[in-house]
Amino acid sequence: MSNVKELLKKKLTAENYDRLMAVDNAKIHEFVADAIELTNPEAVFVCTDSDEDISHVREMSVKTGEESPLENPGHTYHFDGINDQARDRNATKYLVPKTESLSKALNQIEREEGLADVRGLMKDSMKSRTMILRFLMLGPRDSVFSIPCIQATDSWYVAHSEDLLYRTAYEQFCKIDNDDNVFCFLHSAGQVTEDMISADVENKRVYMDYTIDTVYSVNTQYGGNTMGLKKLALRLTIRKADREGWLAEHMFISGVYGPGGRKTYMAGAFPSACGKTSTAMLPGETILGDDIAYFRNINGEFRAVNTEAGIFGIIQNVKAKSDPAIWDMLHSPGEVIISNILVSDKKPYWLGMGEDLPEKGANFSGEWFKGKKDAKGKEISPAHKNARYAVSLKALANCDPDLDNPDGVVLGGLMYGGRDPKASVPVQQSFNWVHGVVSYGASLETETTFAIIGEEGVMEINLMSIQDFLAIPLGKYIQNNIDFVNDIKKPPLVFGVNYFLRDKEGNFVNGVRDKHVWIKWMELRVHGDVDAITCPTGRIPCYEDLVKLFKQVLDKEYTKEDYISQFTIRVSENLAKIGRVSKYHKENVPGSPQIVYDTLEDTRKRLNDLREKHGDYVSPFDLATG
Ligand code: GTP
Ligand code: SPV
Ligand code: MN
Repeated sequence: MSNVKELLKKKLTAENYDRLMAVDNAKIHEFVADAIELTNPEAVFVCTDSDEDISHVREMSVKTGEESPLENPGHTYHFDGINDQARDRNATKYLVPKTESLSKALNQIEREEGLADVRGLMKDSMKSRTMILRFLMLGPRDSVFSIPCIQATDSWYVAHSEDLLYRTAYEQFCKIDNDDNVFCFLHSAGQVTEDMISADVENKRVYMDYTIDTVYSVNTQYGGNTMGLKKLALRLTIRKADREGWLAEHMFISGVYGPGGRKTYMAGAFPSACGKTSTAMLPGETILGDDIAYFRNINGEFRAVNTEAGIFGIIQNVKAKSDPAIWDMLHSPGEVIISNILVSDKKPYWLGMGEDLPEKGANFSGEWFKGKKDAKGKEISPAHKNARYAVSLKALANCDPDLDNPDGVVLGGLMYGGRDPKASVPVQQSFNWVHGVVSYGASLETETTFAIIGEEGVMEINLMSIQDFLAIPLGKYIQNNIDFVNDIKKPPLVFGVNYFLRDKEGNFVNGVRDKHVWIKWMELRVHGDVDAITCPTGRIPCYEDLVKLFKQVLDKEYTKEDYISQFTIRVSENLAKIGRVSKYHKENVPGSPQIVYDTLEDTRKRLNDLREKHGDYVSPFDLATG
């Protein structure tokens, strides 16, 4: 575009133009000019970090009807449309140039064709609306981890949510120069209904142009499809991290207290709706992040930061007893946006809150009453399973003080976990880094959840819980993880967890609070304070240590029967899983490192040896301590 500045001058008021010009970066100017030309907004609002501008975004969210106030001061609610309340794999694609190809497991479209499609849908999409421009930072500001991002959106709700979830950075942008590469996100809700809900969700698109680090999102409002800095940026970041030799992960980070008040940072990768926020919010520990983490080797240390600065968390099943910190936040004054719940008398209601829901109210379908059916005759749920709340971490009493530390924190351990009803024990430690990355990460098999549109409860392989966001060859990603600790003096220990193991009758063998015991056990293992029992798939806790921890952490008696039901090694289920995992790698992960197959093979041998000695189900009491 030749006359970028002229176009901007014509379309922006003098004040907004000056604000944009204070950011001296040609890519940004071109991105904004192109976005304006394409979407044709009535006005453009350049949002700085000032309290006044941020309040304006908040007020407009309510004024336009995208959000409405709840009784609790500062709380608002927002509705997304039917079929637009979770991430949508089918609508989400990489734009791949003709000369390139991505792993076939990744959803993709030829770049030119995809651009024509999505840009066609965005043509004039902001007519009679305002384009809001936000300048934000991924990772702490003024840090080696920082990635500057610009968001253009016509949704005040999206702009407001990003204020709670990300670090504002207009000031940092004013110091930027032409060499800095910025991630650019363009979102339009598209046509909206009277209730300000995206109307054309059938034509929803989330298209990633990784060749210029730009993402388009249209005809959708759900946060996970629209907030550029969330999963849209993660896809670009994984490519950047690959080029630069660091890691971007779908992980929480938490500070876990050990004996004598010491604090050990632990991270964990779980697929969507499988336990990150619930683990990061354990009472008495600190939360540094709940969804996305960046890892770098800094002077031989494994250092981690939270990409984000807030939580976009699942509200379903949040109860006073099992999630006290979230429950308290949802019942105290403060800035919180809650989406896709049921509202009655200005109070929010959600599934699994431990109270009866009212028989009528307002929800994403409009006025709702018990028994209301949709067009297909299916009963409409009072609230969506994937209803979420957005809140800033700083508003929480348990927010870790190192959230904004530009050097991050040193990790003591990390874990991988998914919804595995059959095979994996609730917690185990790997024999070493590679064994953990391969056996718990690259072998992660899990049931699909409500956080993604489609059928729930279908078993699938989800590499390191991040497969939805991988934009590099899957084998390369595994190799990068394996190699990452090569020059790290003390790599974190690697654990595998499974909160969703079931018994023969189909009941979960653990309670939701048991994870607190597992994480305390991991903390002790990081410091070599307790022994463990070696089994074919890893090292499991000794009974006596769990008795002590259950008493200390949950004030519960832990019986031998519990231990046996949870930690019995299910040999044939584990063998079957190894078979599925290696088949998956052979078929879908060309270039999966040989060490993956070798590690799986070693485990298979150990499982077969154990079966010969003790049979198919081996009690942990029958395994030797070592
Ligand atoms: P995303 O935000 O989608 O990335 O998910 P997440 O990994 O942060 O998941 P979250 O911790 O919010 O948990 C998702 C769901 O799992 C919630 O509905 C929880 O109630 C449920 N859940 C969490 N922990 C347990 C557990 O230990 N046992 C069982 N049965 N359910 C659990
Ligand atoms: C997830 O689905 O993993 C989430 C929610 O954390 S979002 O990506 O925002 O949809
Ligand atoms: Mn997530």
